Amino acid sequence: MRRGPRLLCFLLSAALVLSACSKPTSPPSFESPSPASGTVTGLSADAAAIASERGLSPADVAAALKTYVPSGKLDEAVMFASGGHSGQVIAIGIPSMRILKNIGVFTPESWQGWGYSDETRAVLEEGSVEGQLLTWGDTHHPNISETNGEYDGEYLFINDKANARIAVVDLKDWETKQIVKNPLTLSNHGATFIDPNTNYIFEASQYAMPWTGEYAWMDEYQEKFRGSLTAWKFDRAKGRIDVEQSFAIELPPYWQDLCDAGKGPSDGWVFCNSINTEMATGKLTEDDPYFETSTAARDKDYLHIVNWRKAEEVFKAGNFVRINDFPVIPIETAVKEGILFFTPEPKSPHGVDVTPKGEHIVVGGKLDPHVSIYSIKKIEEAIASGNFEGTDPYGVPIIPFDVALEAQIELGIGPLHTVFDDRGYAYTSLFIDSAVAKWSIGSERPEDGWKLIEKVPVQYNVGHLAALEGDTVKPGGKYLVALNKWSLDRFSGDAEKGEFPGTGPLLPQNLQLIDISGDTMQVIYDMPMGIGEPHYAQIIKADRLQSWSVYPENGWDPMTHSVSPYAVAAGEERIERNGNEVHIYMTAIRSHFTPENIVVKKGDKVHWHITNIDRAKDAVHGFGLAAYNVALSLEPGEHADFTFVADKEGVFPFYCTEFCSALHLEMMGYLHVEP
Ligand code: RUQ
Ligand code: CUA
Repeated sequence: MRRGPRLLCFLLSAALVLSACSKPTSPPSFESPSPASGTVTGLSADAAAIASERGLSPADVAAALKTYVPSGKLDEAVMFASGGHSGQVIAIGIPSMRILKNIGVFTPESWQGWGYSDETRAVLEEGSVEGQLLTWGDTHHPNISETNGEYDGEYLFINDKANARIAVVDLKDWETKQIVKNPLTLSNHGATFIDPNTNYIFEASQYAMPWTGEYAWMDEYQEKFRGSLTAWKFDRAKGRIDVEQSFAIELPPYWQDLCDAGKGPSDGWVFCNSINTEMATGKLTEDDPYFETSTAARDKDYLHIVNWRKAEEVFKAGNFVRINDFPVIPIETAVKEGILFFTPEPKSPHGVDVTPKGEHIVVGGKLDPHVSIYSIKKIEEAIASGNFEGTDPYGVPIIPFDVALEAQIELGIGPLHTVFDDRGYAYTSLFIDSAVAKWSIGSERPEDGWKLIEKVPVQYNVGHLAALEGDTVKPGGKYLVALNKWSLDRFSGDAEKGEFPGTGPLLPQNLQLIDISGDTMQVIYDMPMGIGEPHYAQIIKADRLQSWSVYPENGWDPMTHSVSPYAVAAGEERIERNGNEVHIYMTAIRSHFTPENIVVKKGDKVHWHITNIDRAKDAVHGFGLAAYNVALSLEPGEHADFTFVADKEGVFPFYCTEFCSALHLEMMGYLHVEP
């Protein structure tokens, strides 16, 4: 407490001079209370001394004040970021940029026992490909469930690009509940994107291929390779994707890239862009160019405009074929029924993002310095009046570019992804420029029109951006995070000068927090991300989340959200044998397991059931069993099961892996496997 008044004084006095902090001058001076610009005046002597000693400029001090969340205070928002090829989801507090949790999704995660219990293993197994259990994924685009276009904080969806899978995470307990494998394809990217009421989770395939399980050589590319857009029906009451109510639309073998679902006037549509409308087949002979070149030969690719409401009707009417036992609306049907349209989009598009009001669709092209902004009104008018400039080779009608286009703004090199704030501004990442461009949405800021407002450099090769609720109908403004790909000169120094040389050849990504509340954007924090590559992220206001801190009842099975039939109550611990099947019913409570000594025979099939009967908020126990590769997390009230054949004889210690009490080390026992 003795430091309290001093800190308060520092904060208050620094806050008073924030306006003087916007333009750092070097070297900064904190010593003399001079009115010169760039000087932090009015700081307490202590605070000024600290800033001066640490070489902090006035801008640094302002940035620190904006991001610092004191110990014991809570963040105002949470960012759910994909973990890239770590296969996980990372939750990060905003504005502190503190990592809160790394949620196990496609990759086993031993702290959470993810993939080690029967229940969680079954979820990973749902995501198997032809019987092969996969132990990693490549997560790209998290999407929080929405109600009327706003995050409702109930569920989080995320894709696995590497294997075309979708996962459902329940935000009540921040655990993955379901993984579905796309039966048609092995690669996705335009996923997961949901409509404003989370009816469907959309998944566009990325690399066209013959339907899973079929073989074709590249000379049959145009005939046999295909793309697809899958609409996974979400059953909110069950908290699961309802595979039976889901369907796909066949697409030409372009490489569909990102997607976004419409909202407001564009609700009912999904927009996906594409690359490789050249239908290049790669380097087959010495003379062929690489994909890198051949997929960028044409000036324009196609923005896919898909009427999912119409597609849903067609699916419900039974107007589809079954491929790999999954309902697919053929391209022909999609064209005939008015489900699928194209409009050209500039060279190598990447991001496609619908504006908060839903009137416009923003496309960034990697090889074009503009963002192209399309109007849903113009698109619908063109469709209604049949204003097409012909079709693609698969018969899909093409709306002329200048007919669908509302505006184009030159932003810089490599525009990728766009998010929005609450003042009618859009923010687009510029990958090659390593900058973020802020521009005005002409229809919302007629005083500015469609124009570039300013740019801020980031460090660097920025991919996605995430803004506070910045892809919803009501963006929150205030915070923007640049999810940069590399951090070449951020977390490493010059070894020759005796500085920290860095983290080895694999560099962490660099996430930068940007204050967008003022007239100019300011980078205020750098955060190394050392556990994966966050592609996309969403930032939700913390008060929208309604997570549990303790499971509702003892013996809770998080997968069914009900009490497990194997739940064990205090006093009911036992070991039951039936032939060579042994059931162990165990409880965990601070600081012991019951029973502690367990005897089975070599070759027995062991079904082990453990309930954590503690109800206190922090009374988490873990369970680790040597040699049998078992790791469980038993959160307050949680029940878990695991099954194995005791094929190794000997004595195997098991213990609680969470430091749950002063006598936590004693929370252990022995499994005896008799010869
Ligand atoms: S990606 S950096 Cu969304 Cu997978 Cu663009
Ligand atoms: Cu329970 Cu440590």
